[in-house]
Amino acid sequence: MTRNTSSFKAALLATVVAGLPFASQADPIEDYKNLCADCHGANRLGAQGPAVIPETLKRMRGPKIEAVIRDGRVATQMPGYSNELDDAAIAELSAYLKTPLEVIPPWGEKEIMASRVLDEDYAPVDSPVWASDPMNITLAVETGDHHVSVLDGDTFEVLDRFATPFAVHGGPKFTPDGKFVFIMSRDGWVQKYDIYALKQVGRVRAGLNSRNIAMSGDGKWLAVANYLPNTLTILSTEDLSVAEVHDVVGKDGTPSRIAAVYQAPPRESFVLALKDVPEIWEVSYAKYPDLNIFAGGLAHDYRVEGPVPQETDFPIRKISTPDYMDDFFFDQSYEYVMGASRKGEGGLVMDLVIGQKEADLDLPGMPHLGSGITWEWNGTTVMATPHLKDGMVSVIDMESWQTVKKIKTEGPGFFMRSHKNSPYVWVDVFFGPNKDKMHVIDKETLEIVKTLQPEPDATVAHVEFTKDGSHALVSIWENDGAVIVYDAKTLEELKRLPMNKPSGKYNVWNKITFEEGTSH
Ligand code: DHE
Repeated sequence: MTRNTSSFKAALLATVVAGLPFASQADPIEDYKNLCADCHGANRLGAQGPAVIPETLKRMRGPKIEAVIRDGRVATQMPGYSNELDDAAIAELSAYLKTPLEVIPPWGEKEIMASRVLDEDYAPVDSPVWASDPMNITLAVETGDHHVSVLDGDTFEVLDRFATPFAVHGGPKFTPDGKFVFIMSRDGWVQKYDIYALKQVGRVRAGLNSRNIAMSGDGKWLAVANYLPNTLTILSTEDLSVAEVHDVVGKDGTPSRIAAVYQAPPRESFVLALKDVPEIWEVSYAKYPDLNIFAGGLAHDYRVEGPVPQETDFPIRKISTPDYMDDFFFDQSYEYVMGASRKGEGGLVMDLVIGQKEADLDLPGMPHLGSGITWEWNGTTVMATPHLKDGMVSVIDMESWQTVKKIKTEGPGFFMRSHKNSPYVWVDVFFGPNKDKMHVIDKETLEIVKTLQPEPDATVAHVEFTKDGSHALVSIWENDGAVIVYDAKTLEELKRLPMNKPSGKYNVWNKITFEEGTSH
């Protein structure tokens, strides 16, 4: 039943005055309009509050959506509506928020540019306004209240703590000089922050629901992988303006979401994992793209869209794959891409040069390839990745593509990290009852040498090293959490920096030099 707004408000007032829950027949659309639309947008795509659509809500951890509607969110502007809505109305409103949008509004260059905000009080600086080592700056994303702490990697002093868009996901990306960083939220906002000046430069909404971002090797372009709409947005890192918005449509015309985008610096390209078609895409950002590859003519798999490449064009090569490849791991040459099978049954290696499958991988249990790392072992390079479904870390020889060891852990893990100066690999046990543990694995023996449990019952996850690998920073992933600084050799705890649900940490040097023990 549809309520009209004025009678709804009168009823609301009466029930609030009487101190009773509002128990009329629920009409979630009307309730949304009256109670939610001002902050979350009439189209549910967000305004000053975040978007409330299944793409973001289905993975909401912690309190269920009903609880947030009823009780609100502490330390945010989200109030509770237990006085206005009874349990049935809350359940219906929650179900409504989980239904897909019937119409996805256009979100092309015009709309993206209209969303761009450049901070008027921002002024660039020539040198840092602080005295720390610019290469050892580490960012800690705090997802509890949507902030980032900027840490001096030598003293662990917090140099700044700035607000980010709601629900940051994936690793922030630094410019090659380490001066600027770009941060993306699941609602598609991209934030540019000047680390030298400790100031936000601006923000732009590059998509309506996005996955991650990648920066070109020359630092000029930022690729934004979108779920909604099915597009790839390429921004200029200079001023967050739109360089191109490309519709993502497979060879057979099927539109697709982008599962992830990564940069392949030696190839001067972005590589995309597509969610809905068995293809990977390579998008060139080279000033003079290899016309043999990107302008067609070499092999049947190569195809170009749009005009002959100019300096600002981003020609696309679409490569068919035997299976869907949701997530990737590149070898050091960036010729080979390892992908995991969607069904969690195995994996495969694609050769990007010839656009063909190179090998199958023994990788059951949904490995989290984006979290993989490499190191030298027994005269070869190995890659290790935790599994999202099994308590296991797989170690794979990157020459023979054979699994050399499956290391049993106390549960499925999410993040794995090391540093070339460290003898150890750290892996968390993110899911399940042992989420408060962190394994430390010897890189030579491939055995677990220590299991840390810094805070019983609290989720312990994600490690980042300092520039020289001497310290490891671990998150206590809770609202009253902390980043713990460990001596990476003795594995002793040295310090706790209180933080609000810290997730990823990102060291400038490790990221811009593509350190082998970290994600890129
Ligand atoms: Fe992530 C990185 C995909 C859920 C926190 N996550 C990534 C990347 C991918 C990915 C492809 C690499 C992108 C990059 O850094 O540029 N993540 C996925 C999923 O498919 C999955 C399982 C489901 C989803 O809905 O997206 C998923 N991720 C989560 C979470 O629930 C986490 C734990 C909490 C959150 O913030 O949403 C989470 N993901 C992270 C973090 C990174 C990340 C902190 C960056 C790690 C790094 O060190 O680079």
